[in-house]
Amino acid sequence: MSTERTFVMIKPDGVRRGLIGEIINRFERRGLKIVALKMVKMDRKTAELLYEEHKGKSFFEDLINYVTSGPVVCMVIEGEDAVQVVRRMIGNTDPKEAPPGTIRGDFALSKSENVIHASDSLEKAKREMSIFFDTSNF
Ligand code: FUP
Repeated sequence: MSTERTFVMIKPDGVRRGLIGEIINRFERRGLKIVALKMVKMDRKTAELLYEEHKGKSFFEDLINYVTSGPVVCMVIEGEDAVQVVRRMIGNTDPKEAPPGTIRGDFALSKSENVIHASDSLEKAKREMSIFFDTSNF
């Protein structure tokens, strides 16, 4: 076990549907700590950088249009094994496969509009949080 920091982003559908408080509440109740938080409207360049690994895939254009369609809430979350714990709390990419009790399992049905993003490794967490936050302040 080790204390980790991970990157989480509430996507535009989550913000539009008024789920910011509910989602942050779940992380805090679990015992995780919000160590950085901000709302931003991503430009295309930032969105393409965040989702670089999916460039060329069939859903890439739709994904970029969706994540730039409105403000998102970005945060850095700290806690024991935070990367894996948060991934488990958000549930499978396809919400139909996400168990009830997970964020996607409770609030989403669509694989392309699935409310929330969280880093899937420590390396990705570092990369993704540095896109949105000045990590030299951490
Ligand atoms: P996740 O890490 O769970 O967010 O999932 P991925 O990195 O595999 O995918 C990132 C985003 O691309 C998803 F949140 C939604 C979108 N996506 C699709 O629209 N269709 C797919 O088949 C896979 C991903």
